[in-house]
Amino acid sequence: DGPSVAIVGVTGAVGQEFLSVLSDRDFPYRSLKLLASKRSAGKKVNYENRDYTVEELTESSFDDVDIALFSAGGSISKKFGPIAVDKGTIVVDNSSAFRMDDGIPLVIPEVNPEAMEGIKLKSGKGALIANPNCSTIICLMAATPLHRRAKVSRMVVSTYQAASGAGAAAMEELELQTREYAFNLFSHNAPVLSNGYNEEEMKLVKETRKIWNNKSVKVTATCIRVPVMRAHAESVNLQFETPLDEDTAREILRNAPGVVVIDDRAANHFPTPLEVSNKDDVAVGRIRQDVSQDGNYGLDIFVCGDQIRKGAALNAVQIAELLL
Ligand code: 11C
Repeated sequence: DGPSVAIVGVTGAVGQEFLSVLSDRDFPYRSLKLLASKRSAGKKVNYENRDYTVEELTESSFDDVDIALFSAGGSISKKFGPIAVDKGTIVVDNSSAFRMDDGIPLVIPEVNPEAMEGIKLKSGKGALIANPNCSTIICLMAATPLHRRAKVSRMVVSTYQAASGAGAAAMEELELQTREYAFNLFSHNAPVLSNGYNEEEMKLVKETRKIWNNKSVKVTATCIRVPVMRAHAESVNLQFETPLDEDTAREILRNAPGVVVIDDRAANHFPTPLEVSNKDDVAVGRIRQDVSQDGNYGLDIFVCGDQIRKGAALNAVQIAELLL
């Protein structure tokens, strides 16, 4: 008999994806509780041949819940995350509320599962585990296998982010306003900070350092929203401490879990957001030596990953699987 699971924010884009991913992966839950705001409470849902009623999220929602998957925004996580932990629940939180807090693991299962050590299911002790930002997850899925071989000293990231990262309403807006979006792109909608970077860019900088447990890695990013529905694309320039040639890099990435290489120069076939939409794997291509760096100390790669899946729901469910 598996754990009892609750989904917080089940009516949102990521909440819905939690349900698909749990089902696709045959996650062995004993019971399932679907939680949302008062507005959505009472909605009927048929899932895996059983009828559920969406319940209002309250302070008593977590009695007897082993694992709670949260994706209802930072303020809901801040309020209800600690309440759930007090009840002995292990919370996997998709918001940015706790990511940079000391003592809270920020986890990509293929990258740093060891950060969760000591967190045990049914130990009576609750815990919070943070799911990184989607751009960070997609970038580090490809950069980490190379980092393990040749140690990245500096990383420059440029993103081309899908509407899905701004929620279901933004996806609807993209559909309705396709003419305006289709001929344009714009700087990411996250607030711009006093240093000129926006919050999304600084997430890539700070989360990478925490996930790699390396305060000295230099990271800079420019994040752009493009008229794409689900999947993000990222151009990543890497500088290494030791040489790494492109053939070795390609081989390392071919063997990396959760990564697929699409790098056909003759056919000009490389990763695209459409090709990775609704897929679990992150696709990498355009793998080439950076000609601006002497020797084999630099590589350029292009990465695409489904923001709702590996960028959010799948990564959170994989974290929950590590607890089983
Ligand atoms: C985007 N990365 O694509 C955002 C969405 O910190 O979890 C998720 C925001 C976050 O705009």
